[in-house]
Order: sequence, then C-alpha cells, then structure tokens
Amino acid sequence: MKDTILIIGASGQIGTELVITLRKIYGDANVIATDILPMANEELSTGPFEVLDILDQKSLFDIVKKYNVTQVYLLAALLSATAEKNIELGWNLNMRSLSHVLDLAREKHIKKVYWPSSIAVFGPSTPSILTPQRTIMEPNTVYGISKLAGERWCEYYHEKFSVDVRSIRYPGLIGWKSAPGGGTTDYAVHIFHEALKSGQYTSFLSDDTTLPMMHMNDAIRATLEIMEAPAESIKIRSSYNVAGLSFSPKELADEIQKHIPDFKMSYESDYRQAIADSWPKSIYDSEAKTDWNWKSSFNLQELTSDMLTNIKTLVNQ
Ligand code: NAD
Ligand code: AKB
Repeated sequence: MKDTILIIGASGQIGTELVITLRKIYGDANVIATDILPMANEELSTGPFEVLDILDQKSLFDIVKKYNVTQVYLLAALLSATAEKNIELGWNLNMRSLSHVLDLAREKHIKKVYWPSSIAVFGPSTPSILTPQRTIMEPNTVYGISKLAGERWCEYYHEKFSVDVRSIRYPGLIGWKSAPGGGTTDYAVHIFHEALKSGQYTSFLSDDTTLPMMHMNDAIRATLEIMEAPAESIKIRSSYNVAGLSFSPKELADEIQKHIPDFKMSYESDYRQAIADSWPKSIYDSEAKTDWNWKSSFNLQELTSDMLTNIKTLVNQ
C-alpha cells in the first residue's frame, strides 16, 4: 500500500519546505497539509490542505480516517522564545499534540511518526562543546523541558507499544523559503533579509553567542533519511543529535560583509540571550552518522552565499 502522509503544523518554517519535498516524492494528493491557521502560502495549494487544531483529538482522528493516513509528521509546537512568554500553552501544545499522535500509532491507526526534538533539551549543566548524544540534560526553558519529556515519551511508546517513532534534535534551522516562528535562533534568518533590505541588523544575541545551526536543505534531507531508514537501524528512539555548523552573530555578520561590504551589525541582547546561553555551542553526532549515515553538507561560506542569492531572487520576483 502506498503511504499517505499527514503534516501537522504545515504552514510553519519546516512544514512549508517538508510539504513541498514530500509531495515531490509521494505525489501531491498523498501529502495532506494541515495547520491551525488557514492556508497562507500558495506553495501548499498543490495538494490537500485542512485546518486542524492538533489539540482537537477527534478532528485529528477524522482526518486520519478520511485520507487513510499511514504516516504523521508532527511539527506544531511553540518554539523557545514564544513558549517562555506563554508557558501554559507551550507545555500544553507541545505535550498534548505528541500524546494525540502517539496514541494513534499505539492504536494502530497509523504506522509511522516523525516528531522533532531540539538542542533545547540540553541545559546550562550540559557540556557545551561537542555535546554528546547521552549526557547531563537539565533544560531550564519550558520549551526544552517539553522536548525532553517528549523524547522520553517517544522512547516509552516505542518500547512498550512498538510505536515506530523517529526523531532528530534539530539545531537552529536557516532557510530562505519560509519565516522562522518564534525561536532563539531566528536572528540567523532575519539577518539575511535585513542585510539585503536595509543594510543593517540589530542582533538580540551578543556578538560571541555561538550556537549549533543547520541549513534547511540539510534538515529536510536528514528528516527524510531517518524516516526512510530501515526500522532496525534506528537504534535511538528518543531523538538523535545531528550537527550542521556552529557560528556566532559576529562570525555570521563578518561573512555577510564579504558580500555586502557596507552591512552594519549592532547588538542588543534581550531575554533570548539567557536561553541561548543555556544551550550547547556545538554538537557531536556520531550515532546518527553510524546508524543512518547522516552527513551535513553546508559550511558558513556556502550557507551565507546560498541564503543571500536565494533571498535576492525571491524579492526581485
Ligand atoms: P513554526 O513555529 O514555524 O511552525 C509551527 C506551526 O504549527 C505553525 O504554522 C503554527 O500555525 C502551527 N500550530 C500552532 N499551534 C497549532 C495547533 N494547535 N494545531 C495545529 N497547528 C498549530 O515551527 P517550525 O520552526 O516549523 O518547527 C517545527 C518543529 O520543529 C517544532 O516541533 C519545533 O520545536 C522543531 N524545531 C524547529 C527548529 C527550528 O529552528 N525551526 C529547531 C529545532 C526544533
Ligand atoms: C528555537 O530557537 O527555539 C529553535 C530550536 C533550536 O529549537 N530554533
């Protein structure tokens, strides 16, 4: 039987790109895009789109049955910065959405689940350089706590109920097709748009705040690779570390200045600084490399050049 895929949170930064990529592989009609918001991006109109609040379990069930869904990619969440501003919704949405989807798999209505975790599962007591897969995990943000609890929930459902759930701890994701949705790493997307529009940017993180990041193309490829790997090669059912590259706002600004010599960067840290300071600077990902052949492909020069070229083309269209 051919798979039918349901994407929840399809209008977001990752969802938009994942829908486009999955429709190329599985066919437009077999990838159902859903979001709590009505369709805002025309690129999602190539196939089915439904408004779905993931907290409404009955509507989720109805859509799964209507389309004979076999795989769910759950992307709806409140990200780190937004969740700190609304901790009840952050916890409720991030945890209940996962329970609703895992329960569908436990009851055998769907076969496979993808749910992303984050580097936010780590905290201030975690070794911050080349953070290993297994280490101290004491996150101090509601987002990080929800992701860590979600990871334990995924592993539990796999071990107790044989649910085929797969997950990656994404770093900050940088893509040109869609806007980021309220994270601490969002500066690394906004900076490109502002550099081209106004020639200046004020970073809400300090110049030397190094964080793990990844080009969106690599993140989408990693997602497809882990989902397509044979079940027996997925040995970690909580979530896998994956590394892309690491840089600070100053290093990114310096790289942008090679393309836009007059680009001016200034720094005004806000509440997101404390979140960033609690996260690793770099990630060690040998398990993902060994288990499902993960390999990143963008360095800072390539990422900067790709972002500037594509955003320039987009705004000139
Ligand atoms: P986003 O904020 O851009 O998108 C989330 C989408 O979920 C939005 O379109 C929103 O409208 C939708 N949504 C919110 N509440 C909903 C509800 N009740 N029902 C249905 N949809 C709802 O987020 P993103 O960046 O695309 O992230 C997707 C996932 O990846 C999240 O779990 C996030 O934690 C994880 N992640 C993202 C990054 C990153 O850098 N973007 C890094 C690590 C992990
Ligand atoms: C955020 O900043 O909240 C996300 C993440 C790293 O999870 N980009």
